[in-house]
Amino acid sequence: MTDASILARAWAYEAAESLRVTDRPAFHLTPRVGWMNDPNGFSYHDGAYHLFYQYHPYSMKWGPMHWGHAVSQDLLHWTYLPAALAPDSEADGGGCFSGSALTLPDGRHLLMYTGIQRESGAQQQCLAVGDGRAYEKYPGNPVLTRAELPEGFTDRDFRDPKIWRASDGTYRCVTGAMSGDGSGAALLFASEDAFTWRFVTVLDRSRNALGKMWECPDFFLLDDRAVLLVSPCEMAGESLGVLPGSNSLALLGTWDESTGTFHREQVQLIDHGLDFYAPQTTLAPDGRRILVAWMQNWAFLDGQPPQQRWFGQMTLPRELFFRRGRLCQRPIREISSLHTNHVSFRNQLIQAETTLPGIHGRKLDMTLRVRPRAGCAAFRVGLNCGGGLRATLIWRIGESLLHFDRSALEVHANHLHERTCRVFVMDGELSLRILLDRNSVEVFAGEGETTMSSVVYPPDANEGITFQADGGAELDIDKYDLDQE
Ligand code: DQQ
Repeated sequence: MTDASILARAWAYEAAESLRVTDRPAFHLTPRVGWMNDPNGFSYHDGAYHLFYQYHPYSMKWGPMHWGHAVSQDLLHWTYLPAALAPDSEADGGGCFSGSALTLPDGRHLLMYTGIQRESGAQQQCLAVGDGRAYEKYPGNPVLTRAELPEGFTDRDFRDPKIWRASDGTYRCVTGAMSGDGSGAALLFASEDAFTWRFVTVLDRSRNALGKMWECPDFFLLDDRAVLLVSPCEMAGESLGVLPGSNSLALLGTWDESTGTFHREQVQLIDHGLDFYAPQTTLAPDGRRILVAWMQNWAFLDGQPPQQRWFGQMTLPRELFFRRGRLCQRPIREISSLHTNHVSFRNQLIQAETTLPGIHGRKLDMTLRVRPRAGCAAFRVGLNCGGGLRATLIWRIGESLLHFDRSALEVHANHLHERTCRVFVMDGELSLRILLDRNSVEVFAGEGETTMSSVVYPPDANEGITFQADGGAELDIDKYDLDQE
């Protein structure tokens, strides 16, 4: 039994209240109104990309989880649809947590998500079926409960199913889970019809080396390599350049579909910025593997202007590819359809801090190719500059390190505001692609071997961009404004 009034209330609320949201980024998905966290159900269905999200329309804070819903043709222009799921049934009355989607052979859109049982708090996997707009909970929910968990695992931490179709047409899903050693694991389940599920194997586990609970797993093949994405909680920090707390990792290895064996060979931090969590991927009709993540960090939830009526945004969707053994990311190529006002410089000598004509703004796509002169110690880019505030990107040349620092913006003092990562320099030149969209800075360094994604909340008037090279550098720039119309 579902209580239809709960979803109806969300529909009425979001339709009315979203009219009052006026201050969104131009091309990053934000909640229709209220709170957003993880991307869910990212899929291409019936001629459109669907992106659902963890959603609490009624406040700027996490609350009883609904699924918000938006559709797009190009992953840049999003149309909101009514909330897809509300915590309105026995299996999910405590919340509809994260999950995924695919298209069934009969054309229906299937959502697989975690239902929180209200009384017990048990986490169990549930289904809903719909037409891409309205969804009905499957009467057989829950379809995966603790009865299917291997020994030592608990249904207090058993969530975030990512479903896919195996090469023989049957179905698989991977969920996050907590094993007997008190740390995370990714569990593999199988189904003939996507409705009846059985446990297959533990795909991989933390063994207390890669954080505690593993949230929001995803699993796919790219260029014949197996990629398991996980978002571990409570990581210790330090190694791999991870943040103390929540991180997102790519576990790279080999996969034997016949036995369900994943063999991990390599671990890579997916993004080195301050705000990136719970990434989920989908396959585009043209074969691209596209990733989108929640551009926030559970540790830094305050800091936005108090009048803002949305909280949380997605990263720009990114194309994944391998280069020199690393999982790399580039902005989706559709972004070029928004390019206007091209401004370019070639071999521009940069020394003391300077601005350049035509290079400013808060919604732009800018590629810098920096060639430091001998003895140049650091190259700096000031972003969101104005009124004494700025974010700074610094390439420390001798150490091949890239450093992002938003501490000189008007932000909360108790947050971490700096991250550093290694960059790969080719023939003495570093390429930095920087995307700004009002409240975010996304940096793609080199060929996309490292990315840094962070949110920023300076005043809207802060459009200044400055350049400085301690010791001198030649700079090529291609800058485009990003226009939504
Ligand atoms: N957020 C969801 C959970 C998931 C966590 C709840 C990760 O399903 O594990 O909103 O941010």
